[in-house]
Amino acid sequence: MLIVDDLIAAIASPPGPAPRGIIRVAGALVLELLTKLPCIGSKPAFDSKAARRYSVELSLRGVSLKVDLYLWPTNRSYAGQPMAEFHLIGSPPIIDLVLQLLISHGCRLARPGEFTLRSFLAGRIDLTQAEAVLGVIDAVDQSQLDLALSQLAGGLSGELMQIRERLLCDLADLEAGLDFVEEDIDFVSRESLRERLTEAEERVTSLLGQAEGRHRPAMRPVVVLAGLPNAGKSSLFNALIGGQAAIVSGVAGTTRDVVQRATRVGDLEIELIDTAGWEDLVDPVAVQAGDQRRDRIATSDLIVWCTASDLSVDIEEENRRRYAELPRVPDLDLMTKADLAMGGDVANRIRCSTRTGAGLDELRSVLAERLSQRHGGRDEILPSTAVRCRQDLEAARESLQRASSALGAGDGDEILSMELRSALDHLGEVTGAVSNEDVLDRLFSRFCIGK
Ligand SMILES: Nc1nc2c(ncn2[C@@H]2O[C@H](COP(=O)(O)OP(=O)(O)OP(=O)(O)O)[C@@H](O)[C@H]2O)c(=O)[nH]1
Ligand SMILES: [Mg+2]
Repeated sequence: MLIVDDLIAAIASPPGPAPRGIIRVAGALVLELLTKLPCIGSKPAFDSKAARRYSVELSLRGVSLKVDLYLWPTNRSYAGQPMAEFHLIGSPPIIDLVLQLLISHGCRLARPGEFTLRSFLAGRIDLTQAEAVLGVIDAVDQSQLDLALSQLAGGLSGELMQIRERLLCDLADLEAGLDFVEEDIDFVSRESLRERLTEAEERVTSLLGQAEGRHRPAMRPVVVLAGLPNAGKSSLFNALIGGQAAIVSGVAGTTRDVVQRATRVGDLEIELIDTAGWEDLVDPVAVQAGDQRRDRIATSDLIVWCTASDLSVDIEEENRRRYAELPRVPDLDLMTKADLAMGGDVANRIRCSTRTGAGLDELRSVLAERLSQRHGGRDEILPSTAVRCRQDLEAARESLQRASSALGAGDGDEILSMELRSALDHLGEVTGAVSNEDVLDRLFSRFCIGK
């Protein structure tokens, strides 16, 4: 059983000496705690209604310590219950002394993530937002921070809430109908139910698509350059990253290992991958390179198949055959070495030359456009949330699909409402509206103490 309003305290500033240290306290009795703390001089009269800052002189073993005290006396705080923060000089031994003082006055040490857990339990944030708090703490670059902040602001929760609310209305209508089954009253027409189920399924599928694209730690879409040996892949790779990371030579089979670099196309940060030319694998090293290449191509977001514009007629067939051997159909057919263009069948193909620079800007914008379409323009789900909720989203989609089939087959409202309930439960698991303690334990144990 979770106790959610006893007094907890923790150091909320990073470990080690710093100009400022912060100790955070939460619990129903924060105000009483503050009035009991030993102070030098008169204690301020704490406002029990509005959040305020106070200057307090704590008495620490008879020595005076000036602290700034921020008090949120009501439930309108981060944790959804009375909270206070002591801002003081960031000396670790002094911070420890203040923490001990608080513990001797009835606080216990907070567990990892307990302030955020309380916020979740108080209904101030949902699970996806709790994960976003972690995402903000762990963000290593601006794009990860932007994503975490957007999820924290409720981007994902809002979408899930809308889908759930509509399904709840449908469920209520269906169940109302069940009570009047004798009278043959329909509270919701089958046609409008069908439309709403399709819409819900589409929205869940779109979330699932975002969640499935979010399993890589880098979170950048991966673009792979593939093609026959000597097609000009490494030259193009270097041109797109603006460097010389890949070796270029006129000898076919120059690239063996997969070479990968982050770069930018349009507004998007991508991971660009150069691969070994597609050919028959004879020696063991080539076989290994081929396996690596196959893996990277299969898990990429976008495959660019490079065909040299001066491709001789005798290897055109080879080009077609290798193209067909790819783990999936390439997303973009590109004619490289456009400066050597021989004409031929290049309709609808993008052409570029690393020698003259022609077509490279067009290629960048086409890549950015295709990736944006695929990713809905921007990331909306943190990888940690995606990993946790993918199964639930899939299960919700399956329930919605079964509900649609049941509707099409003219099955009774009981079956429909059972499937709707199941979809709602699975969506509820994502936000934490339906939650179990295991999930909470796992999630909040990943936090640091004090958050
Ligand atoms: N004329 C011309 N030559 C190019 C162009 N791009 C590459 N080349 C030449 O084509 C040859 C092969 O280029 P690479 O970039 O090494 O080709 P690759 O596809 O990486 O080859 P592998 O690594 O062997 O698969 C080199 O001699 C390049 O200088 C181009 O746009 N125009
Ligand atoms: Mg190469």
